[in-house]
Amino acid sequence: MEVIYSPETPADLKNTKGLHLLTDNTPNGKKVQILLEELHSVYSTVWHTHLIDLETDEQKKNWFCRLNPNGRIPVVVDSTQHEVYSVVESSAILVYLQERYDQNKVFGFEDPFEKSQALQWLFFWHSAAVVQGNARHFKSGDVPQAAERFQTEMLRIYSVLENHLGGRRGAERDYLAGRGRGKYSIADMGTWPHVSAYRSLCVPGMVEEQDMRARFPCLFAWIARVAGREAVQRGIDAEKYDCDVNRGLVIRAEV
Ligand SMILES: N[C@@H](CCC(=O)N[C@@H](CS)C(=O)NCC(=O)O)C(=O)O
Repeated sequence: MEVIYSPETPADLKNTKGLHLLTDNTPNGKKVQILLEELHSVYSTVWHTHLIDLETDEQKKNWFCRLNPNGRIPVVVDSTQHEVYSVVESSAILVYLQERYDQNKVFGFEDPFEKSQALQWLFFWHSAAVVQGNARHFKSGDVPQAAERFQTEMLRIYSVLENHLGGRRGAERDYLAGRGRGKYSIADMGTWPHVSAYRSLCVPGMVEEQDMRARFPCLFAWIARVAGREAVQRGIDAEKYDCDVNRGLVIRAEV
């Protein structure tokens, strides 16, 4: 989307050419933080991180909604070229950054079938993320029918990933997309921050962590495999990306 800044757009963003990430350390923010950290490891890619304090609804202000009409993080603003361009929706951001900044396709694919497979898993999780949000929201059980519906659907979605990784419908694999055992790609980055937060779904006496581990062994092995990457650990680091911890990077409207 072409961007028109407003008088209240923060100066750090408006006056500095480059690649900008507007984020907070939530699952949707983390997936983009992880890709940027991965790109940095391979290509020394540089960008400016700006933290958005979601508690103060900065993301609903006019200057922010000019970047993302949906009023949510993450947003990437690319002013490396003459035109200032904003990218929204976390999965679309992953595709944009991978296509534009990963020249050697280290985190994507050349082969059209493998590329399509990565997009399929990225889309699969993009819709599943909303279900996980609802499962977490309703887990208190105040609305039992909603709690039951979203928990059941979420566990079904985890089973789809478990069966895919565990080879129930083909061969066993290490990563979501790619031939053979698969290759670590944006499909994994788009999924991992949500699935690794599985504890938020646990309900004592109903969905216990040990039951999930027993039911989804291949998914838990994948969670650990991805977590073992240095760039992933940097990409979720609260010291760097949590707006409550790193107040120095928080931006807000110019007054
Ligand atoms: N579909 C969007 C969802 C983005 C989203 O839900 N962001 C949350 C944080 S994870 C947010 O900004 N919440 C604050 C709000 O809704 O005002 C994406 O994938 O980027």
